[in-house]
Amino acid sequence: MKNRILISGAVAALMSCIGAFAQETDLSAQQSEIQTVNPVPGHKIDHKGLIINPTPHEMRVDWTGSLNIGEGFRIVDRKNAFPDGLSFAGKGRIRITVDFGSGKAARHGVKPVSGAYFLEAGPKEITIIGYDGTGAFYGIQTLKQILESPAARSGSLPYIVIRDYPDMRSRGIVEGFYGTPWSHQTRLSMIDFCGKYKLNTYIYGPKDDPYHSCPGWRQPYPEKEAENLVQLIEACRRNRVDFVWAIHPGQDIKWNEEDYALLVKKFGLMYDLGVRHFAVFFDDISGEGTDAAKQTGLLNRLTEDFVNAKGDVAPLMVCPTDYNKYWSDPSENGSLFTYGRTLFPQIAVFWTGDAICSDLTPSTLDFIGQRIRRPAYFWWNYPVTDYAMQYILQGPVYGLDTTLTADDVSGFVSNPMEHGEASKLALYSVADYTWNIGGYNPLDSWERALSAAMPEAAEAYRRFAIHSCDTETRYRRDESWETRTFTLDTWTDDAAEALERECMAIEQVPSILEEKCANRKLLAELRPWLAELGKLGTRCRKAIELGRLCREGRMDDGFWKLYSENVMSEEERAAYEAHKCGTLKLQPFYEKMMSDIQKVAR
Ligand code: LTM
Repeated sequence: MKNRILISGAVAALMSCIGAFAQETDLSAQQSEIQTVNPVPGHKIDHKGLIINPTPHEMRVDWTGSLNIGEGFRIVDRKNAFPDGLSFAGKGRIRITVDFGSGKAARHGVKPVSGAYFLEAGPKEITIIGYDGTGAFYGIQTLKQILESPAARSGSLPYIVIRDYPDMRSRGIVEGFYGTPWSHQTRLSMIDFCGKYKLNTYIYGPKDDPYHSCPGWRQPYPEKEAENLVQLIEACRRNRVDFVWAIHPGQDIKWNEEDYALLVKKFGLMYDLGVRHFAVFFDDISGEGTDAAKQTGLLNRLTEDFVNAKGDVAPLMVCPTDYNKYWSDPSENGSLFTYGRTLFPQIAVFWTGDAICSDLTPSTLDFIGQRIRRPAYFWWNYPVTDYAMQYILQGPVYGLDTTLTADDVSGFVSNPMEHGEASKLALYSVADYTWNIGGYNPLDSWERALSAAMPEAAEAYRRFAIHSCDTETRYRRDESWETRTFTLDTWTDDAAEALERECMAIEQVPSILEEKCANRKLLAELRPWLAELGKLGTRCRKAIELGRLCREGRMDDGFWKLYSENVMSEEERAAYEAHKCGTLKLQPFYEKMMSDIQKVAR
C-alpha cells in the first residue's frame, strides 16, 4: 500500500499540470517485490522458408507438390467483400477463391469462432474459406505472408492446407502509456500492423491526451483531432480491428448528476464519430474517484442508459483502481470483491497481474477471477517504458503462460512504448501468443519478428536487440544471453577472444543500420541507443585489451594512457544513463574489468 500512496499523492499534486505526469511522478512505485531475471524460453525453428505470423494452429505442407505462382493470380471474391484486400491479384491463371459463412466453413472443418479460416494452396488454385468475414480477411493475410515468404521466391509453392483460428477472442494493443502519445501516422501504421498480424483490438487511452483524461475528458475533441479519430476508426474497420475509445475521468470526477450527464454527452459525441466500443479507466488516481461501488454503479448505469439504449455498442470495459495484486486489498471488503458482487457480468475488467508490470500466470488469473467473478482481461505492461524511459525494450516476449485458454482470460492487450516502430518487435510476438497460446515459442517468435521488422539487416538488428532487453529493476528481462563475460580472475583466452569478436561486431551495428535499415522511422527511434551500444562495444573491447596487457604485466605509461582514455567521462556517463543498453552483462563487464585492473596496480 505504501507504493500506492506514493503514486496517488503524486497524481493529486500533478493533476493541475496534465502532460507533465510522466516526467515528474515517482513511477519507481511501479514494481513488484520479486526482481528475478528468468531465462528466455524456446528455441529457434527451421521454418523451411515458410514464415506465417501468428503461427497457424494446423498447417500441413506437402513439399513434393508445386504450385507455379509465376502464372499470376486472379481473384474470385464470392461475397464481394474485399475490394482492396487482394491488390496483388490481377488477371493471372491461378484462381484465388475467397468466401465465408458458417455452413461452408463447417464443411471445410473450420472451427466455429470469429476469425477462423481454411486455406488451401493446391496444384491449380487457392481457396480461402472464413467462418465469417474476419476469418476470410485473416486467410488473405496468411496468403500474403506465404507469398512474401522466402519459400515463394523460387516462383513456386508447396501444397499447403491450413485450418486456423484465434485462441483469445480479444487481442491487441492499449495505447495507455504516459508521455508523448503516438502520432496520427504511427497509429495508422499500427492499425495496419494489427490487421496484418490478426490482432483485433486497439484501445485508445494515451494518458497525456487531455480529452481522454482529467479535466479535459468533459470537453469535445477539437475538429482536427476528431477528424483524425474518424480516420482511425475507418482504418480499424478496414483491418477488422475494434477501435475502443477509453476515458480516464477518475482523478476529478464528482459522483453527481452533472458529471454523469457530461460523461454520457462525451460518449454520445464519440459515438457520433463512429466509436462503438468504450472503456473507462480508473487507474492511477486518488480521492473520491477511487470508490469501487461508485465505479461499478457508473459502469452499470452507463450500460443501461447508453450501451443498451444505442443497441449497437459493445459491452463496456473497465480498469479498476486496484488493477494489480500488489496494490489490492484481497479481502471481502476490498474493491475487487465489490466489483465481483456488483458489476454487470458482461463488463470486462482489466488486470495487470501480480504487479503493475508482471507475467500472465494461472495463479494471478485465479486470484482476480475469484474476486471479480469473471475471467479478467489482461493488460500487459510490456514493452511500455514510461516508468523507465532510459531503455528501449527489444527482447523476446515471454512470461506468458502457454497453458491458458480463452476460458481463463477474456482478452489480452499489450501497453507499448511511445516508440511505436520499436514496439512492433514485441507486438509481433503478442499477436503470435494470443492467437496460438499453446504453440507459442518465445525465442522463435522473436527471431521471426526481427527478420520481419528489418529483413535487410536482421543480423545487425538482432545484435542490437539482444543487448537491449533488461530494465535493471522492475520487470526484469533476460539480456545478452549468448554473451559470456568474465573477470581478470576467471579470464581465459578463448573467452576473451570471443567477447572481443562480439564487441567488434557490436561496434559495426550503428553504421550497418544507418546504411541498410529501410524503415527510417524505426531507425530514428533506435538511433540514440544505437550510438550508446556502439560506444559500449568499444569500451568493452578496450577493457579486454587492457586486461590482456595487465595479465602480461605490461602496465607501462602507454598502458595507463590507454586506461585513462577508456574511463568514462561525466558526459559519457550522462549520455549512457539517458539511453541504456547492455546493462545486464556488457556494462557490468566493463566496470568490473576496469576496477579490477586498478586494484592489480595498487
Ligand atoms: O497499467 C495501468 C493500468 N496503468 C498505468 C499505465 O498507464 C502505465 O503505462 C503503466 C506503466 O508505467 N503503469 C500504470 O500504472
